[in-house]
Amino acid sequence: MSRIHIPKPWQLPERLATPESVFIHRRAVLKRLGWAGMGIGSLSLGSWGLGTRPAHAESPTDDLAVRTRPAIGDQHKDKLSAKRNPKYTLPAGVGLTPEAVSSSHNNFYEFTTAKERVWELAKDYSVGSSWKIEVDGLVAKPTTLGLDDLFTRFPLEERLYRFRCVERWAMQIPWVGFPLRALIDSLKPLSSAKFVKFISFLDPKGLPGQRKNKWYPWPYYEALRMDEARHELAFVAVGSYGHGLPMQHGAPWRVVTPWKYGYKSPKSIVRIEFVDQEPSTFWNETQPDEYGFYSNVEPHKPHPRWSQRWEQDIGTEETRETLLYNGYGDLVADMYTGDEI
Ligand SMILES: Nc1nc2c(c(=O)[nH]1)N[C@H]1C(S)=C(S)[C@@H](COP(=O)(O)O)O[C@H]1N2
Ligand SMILES: [Mo]
Repeated sequence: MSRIHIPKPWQLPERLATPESVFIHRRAVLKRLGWAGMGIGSLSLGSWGLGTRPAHAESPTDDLAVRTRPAIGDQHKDKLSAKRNPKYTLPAGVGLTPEAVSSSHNNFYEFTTAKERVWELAKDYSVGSSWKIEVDGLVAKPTTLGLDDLFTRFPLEERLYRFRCVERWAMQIPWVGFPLRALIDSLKPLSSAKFVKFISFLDPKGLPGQRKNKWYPWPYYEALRMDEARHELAFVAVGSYGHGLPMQHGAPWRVVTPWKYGYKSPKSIVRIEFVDQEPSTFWNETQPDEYGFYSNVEPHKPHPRWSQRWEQDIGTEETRETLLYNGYGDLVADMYTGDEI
């Protein structure tokens, strides 16, 4: 029987991504959580996932509670244990990513490019009630929203979504929030608005990544075409795992578009702008030959420096085939013509 060689992500060249492999990351997480040195640190990959640790494993000695603390504190706590919307669940055999893992493996360049360190650098960043969201551009009436608007104007629900980074790691998260469409419609964009831009916070004093990596076009910004932004899957996340977002996931709110690569899901947004032309984006401006506007998950369209055929689940370490539109094709494929991918 011939064996198909499945290259593991860490065997593939990757220059942009932080070079640590998921493997190293898992060891670091286990170590911090106090589960290292229990005989599960054997070097056989894939055999010691968090799900397979011995039943007698002691509870983490590390402060998972600190790591996952909502950046808005106890505000709106009651609303955040929202009811799960049964329409958005995961396929059989694909489970939620343990919070210990997803809260410790993040891309958030405002803090650092080292995924394992984001939570640590972000944990004391304070999101006070003074957080504002400016709304301008092609809109009936430019306005400013406050933090409370995000938690009180729209009913919150929980959705289980797949999430896929272009660097080929994948996870499954229970987001809490509401459809982006509800927010957009409430802002009354003009019919001339064809795209919506989301601009993240700019705070070089408080954000070490903005101080150190000055060559990036800060602030981070992303955009969606209007029909994408109003698609039922496009989601405003204000929480995860039944509580407010910890800073590393993009508190106090972020956009989540699960059929696109993760960089299309901007975090910690302070401005929404409606425009009539396709805007540039942070990654498109930085590396236009590598990051296009649509950036839908497409296994047969390799990234210039690596294949997209495979992905690795950061929770289970399983390597699996990438799905077109990250598995959401039945819902989103209609929006695109052949060259919009
Ligand atoms: N403001 C901002 N948003 C961002 C990023 C970032 O660096 N800054 N990284 C993006 C990338 S590349 C990914 S994969 C996801 C990661 O989200 P997570 O850390 O919550 O898993 O956030 C996206 N949104
Ligand atoms: Mo990413």
